[in-house]
Amino acid sequence: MKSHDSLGVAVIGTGKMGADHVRRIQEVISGARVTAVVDVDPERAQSVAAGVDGCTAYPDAALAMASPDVDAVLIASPGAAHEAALLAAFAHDLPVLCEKPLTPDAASALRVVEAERRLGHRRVQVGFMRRYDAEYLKLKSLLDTGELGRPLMLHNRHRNLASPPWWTSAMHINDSVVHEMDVTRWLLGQEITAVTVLCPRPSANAPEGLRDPQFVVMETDGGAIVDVEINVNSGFGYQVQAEVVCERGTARIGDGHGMVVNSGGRWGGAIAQDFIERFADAYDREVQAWVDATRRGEVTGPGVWDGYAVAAVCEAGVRAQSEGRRVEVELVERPALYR
Ligand code: NAD
Ligand code: ISE
Repeated sequence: MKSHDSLGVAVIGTGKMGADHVRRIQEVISGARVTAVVDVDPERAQSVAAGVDGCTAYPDAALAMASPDVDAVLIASPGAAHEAALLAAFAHDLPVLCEKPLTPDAASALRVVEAERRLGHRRVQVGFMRRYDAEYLKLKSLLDTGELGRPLMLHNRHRNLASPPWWTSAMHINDSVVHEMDVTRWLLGQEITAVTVLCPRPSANAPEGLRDPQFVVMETDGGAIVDVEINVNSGFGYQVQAEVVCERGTARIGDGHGMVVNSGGRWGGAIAQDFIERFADAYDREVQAWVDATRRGEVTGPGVWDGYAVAAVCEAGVRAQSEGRRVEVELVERPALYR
């Protein structure tokens, strides 16, 4: 580390996720502090920097990375800006936590894989935070014991309260189902080989012209079938649920039975309203794991190969959606650095 004992982090993008990560690093995480924030909206960056001692606001990521106070970079700008920020971080050989998606398409994700390969060592953890969620971790441990036998099917439900005005039908795949694609590869330890997208009639909750909900079916090289209901205008809250069906049993997470209240002749509980609430612990664990690994000089968790593999599945998914047919996933050979 260039400066103090704790890791000096530059947070790139200070919108919903970036501002939450700044708060997290300052208030929850040990071993790190925010020394720089970057946003193309200078007022936003300055207002976030104003709340953090010793933090400077920059209009440009490369400028922040050149600062002696910056030891590591957390990228939370929109996906289209990730490639430039990642390449700038490689130029300074800085460790990175990059929010999902790695980049918006497979070709740009592959350029990042190639750039990291040229650097000669892994530098990036990708923000697939479900791998750090307590329930997903339990499910993964159970599957890894082999107690339930081989996984045959994985059913997923992914529901958002309401889509923002700029949301498109392709974003169901690229922005939301991207998480189930990563979860599938990680939980099952298998690659996704083909994607089909079915659309029922649109919900009356969805804006005119949006194909919502959608039903995504994925096939894996281990012979499993994975389905995802993605519904971004549920109208009632944010829910992420998964059930694995194995040869000798099933296991389900995400029912959200934190507390059940009996009152007035009814029973029930609360439903989270967004991902910040539902995955708060997972984001905390993800960022702490990144800080700890970085301070040890290591890179752990999902990396750029995972980001690329998922981008390739997304690309097949968007084609499957627009062409109304099953589309096979095309992956290049995995470089030795990622085996
Ligand atoms: P947002 O629109 O709220 O914030 C993005 C911020 O980045 C804005 O302040 C914008 O001005 C800034 N920005 C745009 N281009 C920039 C650039 N070139 N350099 C620096 N700043 C730039 O978006 P968000 O919801 O915070 O999403 C940010 C990232 O986090 C995206 O990659 C998104 O997919 C990801 N995300 C992840 C999760 C998750 O659950 N892991 C949830 C939501 C969003
Ligand atoms: C958002 O960008 C996320 O990454 C959330 O985890 C996901 O649930 C949501 O659908 C996306 O829009």
